Amino acid sequence: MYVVATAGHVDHGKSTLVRALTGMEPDRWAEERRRGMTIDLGFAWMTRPGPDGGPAGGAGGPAGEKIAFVDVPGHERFVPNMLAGLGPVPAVLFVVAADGGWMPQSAEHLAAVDALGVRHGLLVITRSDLADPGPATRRALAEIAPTSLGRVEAISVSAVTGQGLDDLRAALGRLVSALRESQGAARPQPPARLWIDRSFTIRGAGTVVTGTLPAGTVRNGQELLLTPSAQPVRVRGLQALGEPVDQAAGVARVALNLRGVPADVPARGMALIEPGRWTLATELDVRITPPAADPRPKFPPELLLHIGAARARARLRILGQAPGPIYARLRLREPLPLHAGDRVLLRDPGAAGLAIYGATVLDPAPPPLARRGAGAAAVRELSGWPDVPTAADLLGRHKLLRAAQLVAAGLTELPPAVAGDWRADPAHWAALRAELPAVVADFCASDPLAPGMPAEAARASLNLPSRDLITALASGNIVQEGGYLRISTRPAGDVAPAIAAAVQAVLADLARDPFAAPDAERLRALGLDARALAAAARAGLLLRVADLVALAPGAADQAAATLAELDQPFTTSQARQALGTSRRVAIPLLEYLDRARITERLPGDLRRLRDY
Ligand SMILES: Nc1nc2c(ncn2[C@@H]2O[C@H](COP(=O)(O)OP(=O)(O)O)[C@@H](O)[C@H]2O)c(=O)[nH]1
Ligand SMILES: [Mg+2]
Repeated sequence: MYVVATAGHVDHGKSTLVRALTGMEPDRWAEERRRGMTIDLGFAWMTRPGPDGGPAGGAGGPAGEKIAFVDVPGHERFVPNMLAGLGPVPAVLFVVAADGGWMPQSAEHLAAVDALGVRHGLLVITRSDLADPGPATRRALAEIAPTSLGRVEAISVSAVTGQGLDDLRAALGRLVSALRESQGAARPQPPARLWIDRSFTIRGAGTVVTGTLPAGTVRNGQELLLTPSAQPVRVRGLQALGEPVDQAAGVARVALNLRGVPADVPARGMALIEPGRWTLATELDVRITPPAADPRPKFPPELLLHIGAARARARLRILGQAPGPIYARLRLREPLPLHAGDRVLLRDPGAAGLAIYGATVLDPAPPPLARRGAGAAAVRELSGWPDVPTAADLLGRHKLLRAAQLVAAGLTELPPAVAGDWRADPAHWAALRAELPAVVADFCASDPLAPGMPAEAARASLNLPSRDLITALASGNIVQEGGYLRISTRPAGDVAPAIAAAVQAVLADLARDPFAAPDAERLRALGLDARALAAAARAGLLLRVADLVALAPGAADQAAATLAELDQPFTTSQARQALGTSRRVAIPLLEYLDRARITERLPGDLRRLRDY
C-alpha cells in the first residue's frame, strides 16, 4: 500500500480529484457535503494503475496494490487538520487550480510539506477546462523546486471533462514506484508508531481507531501502548482499506479494533507504539532550519510542535545558532513518542503570516542544562551531529547509557556493552579507567587498615550510575574482592619501561638507605616527574608520601618498626633522627603515617604509634 496526501488551497479541486481517481467520497461529514468544503481529513483509495494508466499492475509493482489518499482541508482555519493528515504521509498530490493560480494556502501547504521533508510528489493543475494551465504550472513548479519535493512531474487535469486523468494515473504509477524504492530502503525496519487520526465505536466491536502507519508492522493480537499515558492495549482486529488483515506494514492506512481502552479515550494525535521502542519525550533538543527568507526568526516562547497526526504545545528555549541552524530545547506539555532523527514541524499559531519551521529531533532525552553556559556547550556538541544521530553521538553527550535508552531513542546499531547492558562513550570510559586507580589509591592511603575501597564509595566518587560499572573498570592493578577495591602490588612491567627502569634505580638507592628519598636533582637525572612517580605508586612499585617524595613500598611498616623503638610520644625531630633522614622526607612521611593511622598526632608537635 502507498499513502498519498493532497495539499493545496481551498476550492482548488483536491476532493474532486480524489473522487475522480477513486470513485469514493472523501468528504465524510454531512456538513462538508452541504458546504462543499473539506473540514476534516478524508480517506479514499484506488488500485495501483499500470504504466499506461490501465487498471492494475505494471510499473514494477504487483497488480492490485492500493494507493490510499488522505484528503486534507485547504482552508486556513483547518491547518491543524491539514497537518494531521500530511504529517505521517511520505508523498503528496500538490493541487493548484488553473483558474485560481498560486494562493496563500498553496504557499502554506508547501511550507508544511517542505518542513516535514516530504520528498515525493506530483503537481496537479486542476480545473484546466476553466483556464490555461500554463501560468499556474510555471509558477507552482518554480515555488516547489527549492523545497524538499524538488523537481516534480506536472499534470493538468479536468475532473469535469476527464482530460488528463489517464496521464495522472500513469504519473501516480511512477510516483509509487519511486516510493516503493524509498520505503524498501529503510533497513532495519523501525518499530511501529501508528498516529491515530480517528476514533469511534462500532456496535459489537467496541473501540476502533484509524491512522497512518508510516513504518513498521502492526499485527493482530499484538500489545501496543497508547500514548501519552502508555496504557497497554491489545489489537483484536485489524483492517487495511476496509479488508481484514493479519498484519499491516507501513506505509499503510489501517483501522484497529482495540481491547483494553474505552471508546472515548483514544483521540487524534495519540499514537499506538511498540513497547520499549520509543522515548516518551517531554524534553527534546532540536535543530531548526530557518527559512532562507528569514534566517533569524523571532520565535514566541510557546510554539506548536507537529509530528504525525500529533500536535503538542512546546515551550522553546533557544540554545544558540551555529551559524545557520538554530538549536533549541523544547519542553512539551504531554509526552510524545520520539526517536532521535525524527522530523518535526514547529508552528507559531499567533504569527500574522507563514510561520512554519522544519526541525530535526537530535536528542529525545537531553541532559539537564544546569550550569551557566550549558546552552552554548550544548550547541557546540549538537552542531557536529548528523540529522540522524548515531549511538556514538548520543554516547558522546551522555557518556553512559543503557541499551534500552538507546533503543528507545531509535538506535539499533549499538557498540558492545562495557558492563551489563551499559554502553559508554569510549573516551569517557578510558578516562574513568585511568581515574579509578588514583581514587582507590587516595582512599587506601587515607584508610590503610581498611580492606580496600568499598565499590560503592568508588561508584559515588566517580559519579557513576551503577556499581556494575566499577566492577567492569576494576582491571589492571586494581583488584576487587568482596566488594572492596584495592591496588595490587604487581611486578614492574605495569608501567612504561622507561619508568620501570628508573624506579629500579630508586629502589636500589633506597635499599642502601631506606628513608633517603631521592631528591629533586636525582629524580630529574632519572627522568622521573610527579606523574611518573604517581604511575609507579599506582602500580604498587613505590610508596609516594608527597608529590616528589617516594620511598620503597614497605617503608611505612619499616618506619613504624623504627618509631616503635622510641619513647612514646616522640617529636618530629626525634623521629627524623631515628629514621636517619631529613625534614624534607620526615615531615611528609609522618603525615602519611598519620593519615594511614599508624601514628597519632598529639598537641605540641608530638606523635605516638597507635596500638602501642
Ligand atoms: N470546472 C471544473 N470544476 C472543478 C474541477 N475540479 C473541481 N471543480 C470544482 O471546484 C470546486 C471545489 O472543488 P473541491 O474538490 O471541493 O476543492 P477542494 O477544496 O480543493 O477540495 C467544486 O465546486 C468542484 O466541483 C475541474 O476540474 N473543473
Ligand atoms: Mg476538499
